[in-house]
Amino acid sequence: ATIALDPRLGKKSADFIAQTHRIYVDGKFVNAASGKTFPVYNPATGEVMAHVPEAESEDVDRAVRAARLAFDEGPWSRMSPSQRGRILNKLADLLEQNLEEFAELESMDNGKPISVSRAADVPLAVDLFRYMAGWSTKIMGHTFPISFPGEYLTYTLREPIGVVGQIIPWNFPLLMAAWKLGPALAAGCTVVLKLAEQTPLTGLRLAELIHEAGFPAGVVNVLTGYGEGAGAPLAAHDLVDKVAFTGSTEVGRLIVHAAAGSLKKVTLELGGKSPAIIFPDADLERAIPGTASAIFFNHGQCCCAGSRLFAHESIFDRVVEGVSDIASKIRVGSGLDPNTQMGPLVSEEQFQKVTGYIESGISEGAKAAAGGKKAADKGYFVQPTVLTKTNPEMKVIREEIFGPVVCAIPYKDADLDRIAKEANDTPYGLAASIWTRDISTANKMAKRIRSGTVWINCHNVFDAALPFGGYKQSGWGREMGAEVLNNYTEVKAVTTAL
Ligand code: TXE
Repeated sequence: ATIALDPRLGKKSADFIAQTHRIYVDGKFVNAASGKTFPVYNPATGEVMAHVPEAESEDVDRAVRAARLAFDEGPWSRMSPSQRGRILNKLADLLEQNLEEFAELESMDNGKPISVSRAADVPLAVDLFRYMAGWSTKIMGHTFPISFPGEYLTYTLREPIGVVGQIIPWNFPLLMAAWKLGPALAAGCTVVLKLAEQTPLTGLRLAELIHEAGFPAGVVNVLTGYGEGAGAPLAAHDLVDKVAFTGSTEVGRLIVHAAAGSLKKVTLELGGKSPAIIFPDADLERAIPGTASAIFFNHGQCCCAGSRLFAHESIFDRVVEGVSDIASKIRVGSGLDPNTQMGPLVSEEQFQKVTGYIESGISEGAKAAAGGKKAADKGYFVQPTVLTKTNPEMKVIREEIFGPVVCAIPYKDADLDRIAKEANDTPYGLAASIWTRDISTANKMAKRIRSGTVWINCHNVFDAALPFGGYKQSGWGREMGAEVLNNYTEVKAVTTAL
């Protein structure tokens, strides 16, 4: 059946969506072994816009075997680091040349505003590949002055960990693929990447560019499929040396269990319930829009979204009024509309989940200072929402909502330890932001917060050079920066008796 596509799409993206989609295994574009496909929905309308292969165990096995062969015998692990870096740079160039097409596909598939995918998702992915291409020639060991001087020469080698299984979510589909592929490939690993079932389009298009960039067959394999059908067998496969996962904390636990069989290495980037803390001396002209953006950017579908907004009681009313005013003026609409500031949530499931949380908060006594309802009759639109009058036991405070919903919480204290205790009162520890003019307060507070990222007078600032990841149940290991390379390398100590 022909599927109606948005008339605002360019020809290249429209043609891509309409083409027959295939998974990428061992350097070839193929159907799933079973021949099965599953539908991909346009979140702005709820209509089906494409069908993609439903990879299952057999496809996972083929992909893993191809990656294993490419690692053990193929040219990749023997290629010079500089050659690997050149191929990664080529991929970055190709992605940049196709920026507009990727921005459109991402907006269509995920629902995010085209202005955002154009300015953030695609350029950040390009930058990540370039940054990691640079690292491919700079992964080094050390020499050591051990005991018995002159009798031994000792050094370490940092070697690629091997075959990596990577499983990614739908909130930044292309960027998450880049965060995962970039460091693994720079380190000399080979990869089987499973895309999120909600948003497979940019990953499938990226597979075409990977092919074009000249990665040898089997080095990168890209699968579309469901979590249980394709993700679980990948996490459990004996020939995989390491699994890297981004997604829910619940599935993170399943990944750890699946990986335990062969004791493969695991890194996890999971959920969050990040605090944004405004002190009474903060510059509210910046803190109000800053904390609004902390939650509403990407419709709150960020693991580091500032979903608990703490404001001192002396400024609380002004903050709630300011953030609510911004929330009520956000232009909600289709991602492809250039005027849209917030698109639909990604899926029916997320729509039900987020509206369910809002209802649960309100039924337990919370008040909606802004929003609180769905924002259209069709598509997965939710109003940007500010909740007040919450208490620490409510689900909206304890659990990750992953939507445009912030809980504003007043505090009385001047005592940093007590503020930190409340901010840290969550099983998560991904990020936090602190808003104050006092550098001493800012840095003392930064020290007290138990999370992998602390932003001072800003939120959601990312760079390929900066490590990102979680304390506590927000994850294991770090992505990006030099840190991530530890996830994809093993260290070998070599000792020679002279
Ligand atoms: O995540 P899942 P979902 C949170 C957020 C959201 C909730 C549910 O709170 O509301 O998770 O989202 C694959 N073995 N985050 O259901 O299921 C799945 O196919 C192996 C936070 O989309 O964790 C997809 O590729 N893989 C988050 C990926 O895991 C499995 C981003 C993520 O899906 C699997 C997304 C299994 N048994 C959601 N089950 C963040 N930290 O950024 C599923 N998958």
